[in-house]
Amino acid sequence: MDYLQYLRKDKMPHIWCDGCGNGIILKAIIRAVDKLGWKKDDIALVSGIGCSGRTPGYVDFNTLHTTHGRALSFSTGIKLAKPNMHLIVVSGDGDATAIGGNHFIHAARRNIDLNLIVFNNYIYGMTGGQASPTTPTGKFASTTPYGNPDSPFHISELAKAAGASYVARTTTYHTAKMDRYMQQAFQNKGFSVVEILTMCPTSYGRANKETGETGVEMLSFQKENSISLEKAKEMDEEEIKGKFVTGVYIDRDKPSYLENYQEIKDKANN
Ligand SMILES: Cc1ncc(C[n+]2csc(CCOP(=O)(O)OP(=O)(O)O)c2C)c(N)n1
Ligand code: SF4
Repeated sequence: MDYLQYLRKDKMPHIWCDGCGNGIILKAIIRAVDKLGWKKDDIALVSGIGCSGRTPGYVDFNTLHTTHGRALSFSTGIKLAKPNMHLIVVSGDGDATAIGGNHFIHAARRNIDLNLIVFNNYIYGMTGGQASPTTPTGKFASTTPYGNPDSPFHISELAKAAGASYVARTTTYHTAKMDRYMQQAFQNKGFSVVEILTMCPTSYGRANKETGETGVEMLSFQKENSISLEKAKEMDEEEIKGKFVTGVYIDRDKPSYLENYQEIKDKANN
């Protein structure tokens, strides 16, 4: 397929470092859009701030680069004003679950019809590698020079518990799964989350060399340290420690915010 038809060539070169996983995710978004036959003008791609937040600048959809952590709020407004628009929201782990954490749980609770792709690189990439809510315990960041004392969020479990109707988790190594999950998410009515473990060699890899220092080494680490949900069910807690558990966490039918909103509006007007 022709990726270039979806890209803003005048915005190249992009700002992402060598070995960054963001381009892998961007290409998967384009493949999913192409596969579903969505028209560029019917899509809004919205981001907050961060390296991942630069994604909308590079694609030829309707795009919005908003304030840090607020991409879901802007997207909610667009979806209510233009219910037929396909909303894709991209967010870093910090953007989605630190400054934007409250918006994240409430978008899930409402089951609002948005598709959130979380670029989880375990760190604040853009601002120099501070620890984020997903930095694993003991790992190094510029704000945790002796190791992170905090417990990380499990983004997919959080989305599921808060009420999202579709949640899946994979890595930038597993591109076939990434394609499948994005297509499923984009077709789901309600709030869909695809959490993708991605590489930030510049900030995370450099500080945590045992997980790979270059993009390629980090991809190998993802391959060696990911297990499926099915496999995880056969393992005990100790064996699962340090593994990234991938798969579809939830795929359920429940009324979306727009359906509830329409029903109440119709009742009020009768
Ligand atoms: C209100 C506000 N606070 C802080 C910042 C500084 N800031 C910009 S990006 C960022 C973190 C980005 O990390 P993440 O969301 O994980 O995205 P990544 O860069 O890793 O893709 C921060 C703290 C900001 N731009 N606005
Ligand atoms: S700092 Fe990290 S997340 Fe940001 S572009 Fe570089 S490798 Fe990617």
